Amino acid sequence: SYRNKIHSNFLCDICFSEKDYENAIKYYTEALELNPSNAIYYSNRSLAYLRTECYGYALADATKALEVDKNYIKGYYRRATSNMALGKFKAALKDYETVVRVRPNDKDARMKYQECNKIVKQKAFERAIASDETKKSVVDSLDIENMTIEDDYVGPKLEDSKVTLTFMKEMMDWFKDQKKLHRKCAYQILVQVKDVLSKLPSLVEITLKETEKITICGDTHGQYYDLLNIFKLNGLPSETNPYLFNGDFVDRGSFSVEVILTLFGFKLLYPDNFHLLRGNHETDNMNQMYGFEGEVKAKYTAQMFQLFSEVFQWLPLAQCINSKVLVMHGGLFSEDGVTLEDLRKIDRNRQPPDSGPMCDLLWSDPQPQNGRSISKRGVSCQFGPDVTERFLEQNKLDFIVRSHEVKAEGYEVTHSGKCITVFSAPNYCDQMGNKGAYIHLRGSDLKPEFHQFTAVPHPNVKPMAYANTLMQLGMM
Ligand SMILES: *[C@@H]1O[C@H](CO)[C@@H](O)[C@H](O)[C@H]1NC(C)=O
Ligand SMILES: *[C@@H]1O[C@H](CO)[C@@H](O)[C@H](O)[C@H]1NC(C)=O
Ligand SMILES: [Mn+2]
Repeated sequence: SYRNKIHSNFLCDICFSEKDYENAIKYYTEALELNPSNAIYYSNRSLAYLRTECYGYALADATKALEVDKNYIKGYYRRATSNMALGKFKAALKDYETVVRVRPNDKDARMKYQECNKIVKQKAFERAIASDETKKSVVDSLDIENMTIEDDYVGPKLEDSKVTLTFMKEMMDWFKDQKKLHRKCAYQILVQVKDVLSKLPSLVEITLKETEKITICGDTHGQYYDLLNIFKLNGLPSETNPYLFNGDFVDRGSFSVEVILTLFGFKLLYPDNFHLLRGNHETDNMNQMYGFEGEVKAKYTAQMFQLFSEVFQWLPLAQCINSKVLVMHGGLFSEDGVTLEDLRKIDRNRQPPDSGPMCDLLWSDPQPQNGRSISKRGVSCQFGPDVTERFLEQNKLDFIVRSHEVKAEGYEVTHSGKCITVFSAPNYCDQMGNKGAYIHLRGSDLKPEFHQFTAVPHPNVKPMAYANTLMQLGMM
């Protein structure tokens, strides 16, 4: 029975599908209705929420577990993990301190405490130097022309410092064989793409002619081999085969460097026909926890990560197609009345704030019931069908396309067809068992046409291989 399954291996790392977590949450919710003063139920449901990225709910449950029993040490662990996932390192440190105080001989707890303490100190240091002088760009300290490519490097090189289709094909093959692009070429791409992105508005507006179509993809999350599969199924990007990738290119999957350099390369090759929007994972806090920063440091350097961070800050936040379809990573807003003009005016070259339209675009989720609720993630909000309806009406739009949530079928149509989710990382984190999907939109009718696909094999490097040790799945 399912109960037995929870007892015997809920904490094991072996493949849990999305359904199992959902069932676990349902089971503990029922158990809590019968016995609302059981700290273990709250704590165990908190873990299921952590695994499904509902960090807001996970935090609430861990807090509840401690309200029920303030001596329940696992509750402090869970609350610390939730806060870490939310980037609230100081709050996490306090709970790790408690655990270490109560269990001075617990080596695992000590390690977590030290790791968290390191991050808190590092953040304090970064804040101190940031206020000293206005931050200089990494670009100014690079001497790319002067970087030499060693004779034994036989991989792809830009041609006259330009990305070409030949270069892109060679680079994709090179990456497929798990080889590293020369750092000079990586820097060339980054510096050039920063320049291209910084000239775009925060809200990109495009028009498809009657005969044209665009492909919209959702989260790719470092799943490079699945990205190649999209190109195989749907054709390589080109002037006549435009794409829009809707954020969350990096983190989680351990081939994030390959994904992002491929996407940036195509942006340089087809600046007007290949579109990228920022996701909540194109941010420093997420990259520090979920693998991208670690991966760039492992494959290149900390300095290159700094440059990635600068480039991410210039990614546009939303895209409007034929004045009728609005695409963004997360969703709509914590307050009514936001207009497209407000989006155009967002000063986006920054880490996202904790609230407001920029935060909502990257973080919010739809919900089935009317109105708004507290976010299950602990950031931004959830918005109902009435919110979507009012927003579309005020801005004379037909529907929104967003990503940000794994869906079993790769996509989901909600809010009477006015809010569409698309997610393009099949078998997310090697464990969700979901399909991926992409959408075709044609200029003639703007009717979404869904295409599903399943995961392809990838080399034996697990997701989150470069993530902060505190976030690696086995340790939650
Ligand atoms: C809660 O999870 C723990 C593992 O952390 C497990 O051993 C225990 O059986 C679970 N309790 C319940 C009541 O499901
Ligand atoms: C290349 O680097 C060397 C050593 O740092 C420096 O002396 C030289 O001026 C640089 N050349 C160019 C073209 O910038
Ligand atoms: Mn996301």
